[in-house]
Amino acid sequence: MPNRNISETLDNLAKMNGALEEALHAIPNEKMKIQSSPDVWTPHQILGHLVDAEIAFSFRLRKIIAEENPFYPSFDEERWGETLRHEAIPVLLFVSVWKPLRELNIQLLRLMPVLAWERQGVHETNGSQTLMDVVRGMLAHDIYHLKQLKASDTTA
Ligand code: NI
Repeated sequence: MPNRNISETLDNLAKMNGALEEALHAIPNEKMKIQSSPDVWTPHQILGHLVDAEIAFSFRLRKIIAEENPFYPSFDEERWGETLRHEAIPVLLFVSVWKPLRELNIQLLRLMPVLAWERQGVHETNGSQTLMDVVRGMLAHDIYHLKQLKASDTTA
């Protein structure tokens, strides 16, 4: 894995902090608890889910970096979304947790030597993945939900 790919991936991951904030600012308050379509969570719920996901990613990164071929569980995002009362927790609190946690993860990843990116773990449902796979997965996950947030902005 060339160095350039690593720093590029980390730069893209870091940009999500601003991109997410921008997307959120574009959503009027009254749309925060409205679904843009029946199969998409409300922006408020998406924020809660992003924090849930960052917690899971944070755990997986650390397992892979610190342990030999660790196993880690998946989580049922639908059930988490239904039972963790996201709608009762202020959006600003979610953002204030997500941002520094993401920053901490990026800082940690930047400190890793190139070889660490080949380290592997075993995801309960997805199977073997390298550290790079997990980080790319974080980025893809950000982009996916960012699109949903942007759609909320324009939905009448
Ligand atoms: Ni998701």
